[in-house]
Amino acid sequence: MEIKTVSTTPFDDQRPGTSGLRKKVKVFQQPNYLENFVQSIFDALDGFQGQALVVGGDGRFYNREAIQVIVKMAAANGFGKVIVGRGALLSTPAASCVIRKYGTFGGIILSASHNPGGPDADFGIKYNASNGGPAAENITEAIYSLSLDINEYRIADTADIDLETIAEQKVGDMLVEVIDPVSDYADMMQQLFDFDAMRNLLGSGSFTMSFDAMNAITGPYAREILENRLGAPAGTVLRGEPLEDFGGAHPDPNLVHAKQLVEMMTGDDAPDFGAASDGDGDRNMILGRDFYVTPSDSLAILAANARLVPGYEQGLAGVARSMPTSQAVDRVAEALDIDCYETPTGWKFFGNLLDAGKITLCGEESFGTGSDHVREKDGLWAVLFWLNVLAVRKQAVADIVTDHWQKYGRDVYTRHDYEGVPAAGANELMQGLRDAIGQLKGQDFAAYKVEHSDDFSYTDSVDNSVSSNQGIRILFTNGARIVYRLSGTGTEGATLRVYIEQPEKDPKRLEDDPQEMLSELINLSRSIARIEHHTGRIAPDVIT
Ligand code: VG1
Ligand code: CO
Repeated sequence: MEIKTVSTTPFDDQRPGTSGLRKKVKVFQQPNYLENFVQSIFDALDGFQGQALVVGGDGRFYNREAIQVIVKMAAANGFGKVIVGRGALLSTPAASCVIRKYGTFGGIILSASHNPGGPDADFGIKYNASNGGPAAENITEAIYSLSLDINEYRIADTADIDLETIAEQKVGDMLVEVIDPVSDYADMMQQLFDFDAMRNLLGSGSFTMSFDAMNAITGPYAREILENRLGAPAGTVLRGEPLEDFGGAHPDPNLVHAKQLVEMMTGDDAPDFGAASDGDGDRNMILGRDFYVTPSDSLAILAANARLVPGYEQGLAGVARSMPTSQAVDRVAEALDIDCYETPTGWKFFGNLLDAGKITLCGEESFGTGSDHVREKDGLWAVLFWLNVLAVRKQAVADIVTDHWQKYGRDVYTRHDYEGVPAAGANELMQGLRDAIGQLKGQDFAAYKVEHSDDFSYTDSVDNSVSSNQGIRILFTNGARIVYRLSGTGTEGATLRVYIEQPEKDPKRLEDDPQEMLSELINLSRSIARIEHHTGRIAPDVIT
């Protein structure tokens, strides 16, 4: 094998965000752009000579080309083996599962997750460590600083590998193993959940479900698990073929982008249970008939019902949520007398807590839920968890959620996204808030009195690392909160996320619409941050 050392010059924009490096495909297609970043990843790591690397992606446009480059660069840099999913595919949670199962050195996952795909849309790349989880901040920062100094990369001058056949191949001395992307993951799900009970539910004739794979990676996983292993009728999985451009759709499982499913779930003939997953398979949306479960509630409900599921029947070591996620799970943790951790946004912050055995379940308001079974959030896992709970409790989704609210109270919650606003205005808005933190305390806004305000800073209880500037919090004396942060996954302008929450115990109000119940706080969120002044927007683009 001939190894080429190619001279290159740095790009100044390769700093990973909330979840890896995400850019337009056109940016990644620039000569050396991908190669620079991959070499910077390898340069940031030690001790991988002769070791194995997992590679795979969500099947979006440019996935295959990128995999071929990474395989050749892994060979040239001295990896002993690459494990790749057939068709270059691996969902994000499946990649995490494969890294852990085969004890590899780490993995590279190609995805821009819930962002659209296609030649004019988005692509992404991230490195996961041997625990199967996204690299911690010290690694992503090391990758970034190496990318600013890079002057050459190494790549094997060989033919492309065959990605379609499950077999072993060689690239020089390096072994390439093409594996079935689905089976290891499906086997793991079978161990965690009561497949017999779930099969009975799906075959009972009185229960139906629909799963929307959104033309993205979870199609093959959902077909294998739901239709083949659990016996759900063919057609349970909608939009089950992963397409390079997701059929032009936006593979984000929320009320706006999974509209088709949301419409199907209304009315007397609707299925009992509906779910969707995102581009790379790590997000989930849970629906009942005429009923939407907020991700924050979903986490709390899974925690409260964990003992009903075989994989969690021993109970939970602890739970964690990202800071902007509602406090619903905190109440469950209190009732269970277990610890509850509050981390910054992004799955990488759960890794240490999971590795240390401090938590079993964790989640984010952004449709992310997961557990210690892997080190990524896991869309299909959450759907199966719900299905297992439904099989045991034999109640409707809506009844399970309202029972939960009756017992724990409800954290009425909404997130408002102002997408693609000019970065300068968004930064000024955040700076304005940061400057106001000191004066906000004690101020009254109609019925709301500010108890505390800060720019969230997190100290990891395992390695004591500190992550600051993780979002502006305004906490009110009645338990309500408004949180502001800028997205770290977008590829155009800035996206302002505003998270609004208020605890509600009045049983008469438990089922009311959150937008109405929170209207006063929503108005406050706009006036305090002067959203219109800084962004020109009077209303959000996406409400979840
Ligand atoms: C968003 C979500 C965050 C999630 C991240 C990656 O980040 O808010 O909770 O971890 O996406 O999810 P941001 O910085 O845009 O708010 V995924 O499914 O894109 O890997
Ligand atoms: Co995702």
